[in-house]
Parts: sequence; structure tokens; C-alpha cells
Amino acid sequence: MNSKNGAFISVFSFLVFLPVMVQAVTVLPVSIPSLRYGYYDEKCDSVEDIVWSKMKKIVQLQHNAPAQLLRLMFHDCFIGGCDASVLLVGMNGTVERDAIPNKTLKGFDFIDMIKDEIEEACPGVVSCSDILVLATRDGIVLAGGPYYPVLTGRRDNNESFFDMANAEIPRPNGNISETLRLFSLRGFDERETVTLLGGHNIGRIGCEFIRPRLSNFTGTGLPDPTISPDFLEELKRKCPQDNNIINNMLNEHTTRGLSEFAISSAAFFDNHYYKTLMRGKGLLFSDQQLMANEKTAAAVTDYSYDDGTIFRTEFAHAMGKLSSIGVLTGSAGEVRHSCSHINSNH
Ligand code: HEM
Ligand SMILES: *[C@@H]1O[C@H](CO)[C@@H](O)[C@H](O)[C@H]1NC(C)=O
Ligand SMILES: *[C@@H]1O[C@H](CO)[C@@H](O)[C@H](O)[C@H]1NC(C)=O
Ligand SMILES: *[C@@H]1O[C@H](CO)[C@@H](O)[C@H](O)[C@H]1NC(C)=O
Ligand SMILES: *[C@@H]1O[C@H](CO)[C@@H](O)[C@H](O)[C@H]1NC(C)=O
Ligand SMILES: CC(=O)N[C@H]1CO[C@H](CO)[C@@H](O)[C@@H]1O
Repeated sequence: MNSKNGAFISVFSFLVFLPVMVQAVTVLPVSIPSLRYGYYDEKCDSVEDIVWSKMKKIVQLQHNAPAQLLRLMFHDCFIGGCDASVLLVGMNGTVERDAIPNKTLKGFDFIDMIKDEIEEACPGVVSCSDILVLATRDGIVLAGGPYYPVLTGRRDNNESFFDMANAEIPRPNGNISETLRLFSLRGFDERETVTLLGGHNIGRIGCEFIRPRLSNFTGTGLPDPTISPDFLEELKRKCPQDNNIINNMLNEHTTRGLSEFAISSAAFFDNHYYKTLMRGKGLLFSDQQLMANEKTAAAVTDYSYDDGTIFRTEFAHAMGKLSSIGVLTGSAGEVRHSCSHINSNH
């Protein structure tokens, strides 16, 4: 219509919505508390110190612990939010950790060890979901990765989401459209998807996830055509059987023996993952697919430069975002006594 009318409408709507806005501002934070820094300052002052010192000991004993926890946290946060639902067992065998993509999840025992120590200091106060997020953060630092601040105040879920884990955890043979679709469901754009996949800078991969690429890929009767002949031979040598394990940094340090990788694997959180993708040597099909889309390939190129400073900065930020997906706060959920079982007094 005309500008006079437009002005009237906007003044009018301002007056109408003002009380609603004031109410929203005062009411929302009370009914849905958000995560915050130092949530445990009064209730369990030592929690972050306990997690850090316990993680230092754990990593000395198991160099791959940071990788195991990072993958565990990714699976937890992706399915039903960062609510420790991935840690649950029992419940009729239909929990997230039994879902097909979850089969090789590890690191549950480290969370239990940390939880035990925290329960001794402050019983019933610190959630398993906060412990998983804090322990992962410290593990990444101990593996040579970036530090990022973590908010706390998560509560644990009393449910686990088997079907969702089967449908919405990305698969190692998934193409780039499928991977991007699943990450966008959780609010991550193309670049952030590439950032988070940098988690594959550390850890190990079972040959069962690689061997399907080496012959009769997706029923074609041929190996995955995106693998170069040289690399195909290398992978066949490293993965003669499904029950072998190879290290994520296989391609960056090919002159060293596998045992040396195993020993030092925790200490290599750099950007070599992206450098291997630039050379066509991603271990999983879904890794190499990051080069098959213009936007994701551009991000891989950015991250592969220099000493990985850009990657480290953006990884820290993306991990903060991952840590806050779908959290339960306030009186929602519970603080579990044992991380693998819901409290029984409902
Ligand atoms: C397209 C998405 C992804 C797929 C298909 C995928 C798939 C896999 C597979 C198949 C393994 C090997 C598991 C085994 O052999 O036990 C693995 C390992 C790993 N993944 Fe992913 N992953 C994805 C994204 C991520 C993200 C976003 C992170 C973290 C931010 C992550 C962190 C890890 C780590 C650290 C390991 C090594 C675990 C260990 O050493 O025990 N992954 N991933
Ligand atoms: C789970 O266990 C309960 C109690 O044992 C049983 O009633 C229910 O049918 C089970 N559900 C499934 C899906 O197996
Ligand atoms: C989980 O919590 C909800 C809400 O507090 C409750 O209604 C439900 O019965 C609980 N489920 C179990 C299995 O304890
Ligand atoms: C990617 O995978 C999805 C799901 O499996 C499939 O529907 C789609 O056709 C695939 N796209 C390409 C380009 O292969
Ligand atoms: C490849 O896999 C498809 C589907 O799983 C199967 O029908 C076919 O016989 C296999 N071909 C070879 C050469 O193994
Ligand atoms: C079917 C299957 O392989 N399940 C495995 C899921 O993960 C747990 C924990 O690592 C294993 O104990 C199960 O065997």
C-alpha cells in the first residue's frame, strides 16, 4: 500500500509485541536455563581439575583414548543431543551403542573411571554428559589439539535412541550429499562439516570399513574408482583382513612402522588429514568424498595449508557448537549415578 500505512503497522506491531518481548526476556531464562561457564563452581568446584588429571593418567596408559572419546562424543551429541544417551546399556538391547554405525565405539570405561572419582568428591552432582564433553576437550588438548572453553550444566537422558542412531549417524560409504544432509540436520554447514571431520586426524580405523572399497565397491564388481592404483595396492597390503586396524595417519608417515603409529598416535592432532585428502588418500570413502563437492573441497584446501592454524581455530569453534546440541538442562533429565544405567527411582 503506502508508506504511511507501513509506518502505522510497524508502530502498532511494536506496541503489541512489546509486552510479549519483555515477558520472553524475563521468563525464558528461568524456565529453560542454558549451559554456562562454571556451572559446578559452587556444587563441585574441583570437577574440571579431576577430569584433567584423570585424563592425563588415562592418556599415558592408552594413547588412543582421546580419539575414542572424541568419536564417542560425536555419536552422543549427534543422536538426541549431548545427553549421555550413547553410554546406556541394557534397556532391551535397543540402545544407541548397539546401533549398526556404533558397533565399534570405545572409551566407555574411561568415562566410568572419571565418573567414579567425581562421585567420590561430589556424589550425585555432575552429569555423565558433562563428563564426556569435558574429558573429550581435555583429550584433544593432550593429543596436541586446540583448547576450547566448555559450558556445563547438561543433564543426562533416561532414554537412548537406537533407531535414530541407525538412520542419522553418517556412514563410511556415504556420499557427500548424504554426509552434508546429515550434518545439516544438526545445524552444520558445508565448511563446518569439513571442520568436524578433522576429528579423523587422530585415532584408528578398522579394516572392515576400508575393505569394502577395495573390491566390489557398492556391488559394482570393481574397487572404488576414486582410489588411485598405487593407493589401492597400499590399502590392500595394510588391510589383508577385516579384523586388522590401521591408523588414521597412515598416509602421512608411511616410512614408519605401524607399532610406532600406535604409540605416538595421540600426539598428532595437526592438519595432515586434509593433506591426505588433497592427495586422494582418504581412508574412508566418506572422507575422500569431501573433495567431490566444490564448497567442501575449498574448505579442505584452506585447512591443508600451513601449520593448520586456520583449522585449529575453526575446529575449536565447531567443537563448542557440537558440545551444545540438544542439551537437557534445569530439571529435565537426571544426573545419573552410573553412566551406563538410568537412575531407577523414577
Ligand atoms: C561422515 C562422517 C563420519 C563417518 C562416516 C565416520 C566414520 C568413522 C569410522 C567408520 C571410524 C572407524 C571406527 C573403527 O574402526 O572402530 C571412525 C573413527 C573415528 N571417528 Fe569418525 N566418522 C565421521 C565423522 C566423525 C566426526 C565428526 C568425528 C569427531 C568430531 C569423528 C571422530 C572419529 C575418531 C576420533 C575416530 C577414531 C576412533 C578410534 O581410534 O577409536 N568422526 N569414524
Ligand atoms: C523391553 O522389556 C520390557 C520388560 O522386560 C518388555 O515388556 C518389553 O516388551 C521389551 N521391549 C522390547 C522392544 O523388547
Ligand atoms: C524418563 O523420564 C520421563 C520424564 O521425567 C518419565 O516420564 C519416564 O517415565 C522416564 N522413563 C524411564 C524409563 O524411567
Ligand atoms: C548419495 O547417496 C544417497 C543415499 O544413499 C542416494 O540417494 C543418492 O542417489 C546418492 N547420490 C549420488 C550422487 O550418488
Ligand atoms: C558384487 O556384489 C554384488 C552385490 O552385493 C553381487 O551381486 C556380485 O555378485 C558381486 N560381484 C563379485 C564379482 O563379487
Ligand atoms: C553387534 C555388535 O558388534 N555389537 C557391539 C557393539 O559395541 C559393543 C561395545 O563396544 C560391543 O560389545 C558389541 O559386540
